[in-house]
Amino acid sequence: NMRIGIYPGSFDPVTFGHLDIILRSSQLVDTLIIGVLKNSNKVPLFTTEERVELLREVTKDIPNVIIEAYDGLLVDYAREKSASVIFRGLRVVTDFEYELQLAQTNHKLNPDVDTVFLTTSVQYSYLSSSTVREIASYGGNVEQFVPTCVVQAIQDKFKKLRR
Ligand code: COD
Repeated sequence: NMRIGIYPGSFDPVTFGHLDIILRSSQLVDTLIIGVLKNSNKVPLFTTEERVELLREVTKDIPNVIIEAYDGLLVDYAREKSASVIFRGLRVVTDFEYELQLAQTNHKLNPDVDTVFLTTSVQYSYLSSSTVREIASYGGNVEQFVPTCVVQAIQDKFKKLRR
């Protein structure tokens, strides 16, 4: 009986904070599916394909991780994948209210799947994709926040946007 977990998110772009949660949650299941949300209300900086590609690159050394894009309700996606666990990362107290609501609603919608929270490693507790995007948009250095291929991708992205 294989245990399948899903780590869902926007990953716009993937940061060292996400990577930390990916490494730790991949050790708790047989297969970890990283689900990249396709149609969120926010307009993403990176396309779905770009976000998936960057995730593939930064997780290429973790054997039991699969990257996919998904659409629609997370709980439906979990059912389709026979996943029993949804992983989420908790950073600061302000994450809690939203995450609690999401987890409780999802459990109502699909009682076969439970949400497991991993607390962020202290060195990444302040880190978010949105701050990374903001720093990079002003030409700031994001090397300490994201893997090298993401640094390159985000610099290229803003160069194109400025043209
Ligand atoms: N350290 C640790 N964890 C972190 C860090 C960090 N520095 N940064 C982010 N994380 C965690 C987040 O807490 C989250 O758990 C995960 O990483 C992904 O983060 P994001 O910001 O990329 O993803 P979100 O919050 O935008 O993802 C939201 C979903 C895509 C999961 C959600 O919108 C969704 O499921 N939508 C589909 C429709 C649906 O089912 N809605 C819910 C019905 S109520």
